[in-house]
Amino acid sequence: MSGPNKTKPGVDKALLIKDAAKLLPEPSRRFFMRGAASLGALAMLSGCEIIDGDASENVLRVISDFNDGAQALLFNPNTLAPEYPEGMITRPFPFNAYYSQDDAPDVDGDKWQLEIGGRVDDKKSWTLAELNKLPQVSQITRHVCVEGWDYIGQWSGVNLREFFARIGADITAKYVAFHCADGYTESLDMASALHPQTMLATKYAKQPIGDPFGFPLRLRTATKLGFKNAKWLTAIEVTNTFPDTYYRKEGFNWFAGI
Ligand SMILES: Nc1nc2c(c(=O)[nH]1)N[C@H]1C(S)=C(S)[C@@H](COP(=O)(O)O)O[C@H]1N2
Ligand SMILES: [Mo]
Repeated sequence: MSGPNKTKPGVDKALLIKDAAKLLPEPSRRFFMRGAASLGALAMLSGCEIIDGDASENVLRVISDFNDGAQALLFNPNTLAPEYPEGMITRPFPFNAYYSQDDAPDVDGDKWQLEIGGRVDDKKSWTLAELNKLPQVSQITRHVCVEGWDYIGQWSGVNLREFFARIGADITAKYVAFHCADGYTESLDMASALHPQTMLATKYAKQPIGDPFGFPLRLRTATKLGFKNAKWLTAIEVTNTFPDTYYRKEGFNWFAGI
C-alpha cells in the first residue's frame, strides 16, 4: 500500500519528524513542533512519500529549502546583530575551511582583482588599492560556525549596499553570488546582501586580512552562520538565477540566518 502518509516498517515516524524539525531554526521550529508536526505535513511539504532513508533525505532537503523561504519572510532588514567591545576581539581567530589550513589558496595580491558580473551597470574589476579608497565601515560581531564554535571579531571594509549603489547593481535582483580562489561558492538573498552589517571585509582587528583568513577580501555578514562568510573572494555576481553553494550541496540550510 502506498500513499503520501505511509511509512515502511522500520522508519521511525517520530524520529524522522524530530530530525526534520532540527533543520528548522527558531521560530519556525517551534511553530512546526506545536502545530504542523506530522508526517502528513512533511509529506505535503515535500510532495514525496516517506518510505525509506533516501526519501527521508529528500524530505529533509525540501523542508530546508521551504524553510529558506520562511526565514526570508521573517528576516528583518533593520534588525542589527549585537556588537561587542574591542576587549572581546579574539586574536588570532580560529581558521576553518572545507580542507586543512595547509591547502589554503595562495593569492597574489599584485595580480588580484575583484571581478563584477551579472545585473550591474559598471562591470569594471576592482583592485585592493581601489577598494581601500572607498568609505570604510567596521563592526565587532560574533562569528558562529555550524561545527559548534564561535568567536567575536572585528571586521572592516566596504559596506556592500554602498558598493552596490556605486557600481549600479540591480538591487531588485534576487541573489548575489560569491566566487572564491579555492573554488568555494556562496550566495545571499538580496535583502541579506543589503543588510547594514554585510560588507566586503579587507581588515580584521584593524590589520589587513592575511592568509589563511581569506586574503585579500572576504564577505562579512553578521546575520548569517560562518559558512556564508566567503573568504578569498574573486568575483561577485548579481543574478536572478539561484546560485547553488558548497554548503547547501552538503545538505546545510541555505538561508542560514542566526
Ligand atoms: N572560500 C572559503 N570561504 C569559507 C570557507 C571555505 O572553506 N572556503 N569556510 C567557511 C566556514 S565553514 C567558516 S566557519 C568560515 C571560517 O572563517 P575563519 O577561518 O576566518 O574563522 O569561513 C567560511 N568561508
Ligand atoms: Mo563554518
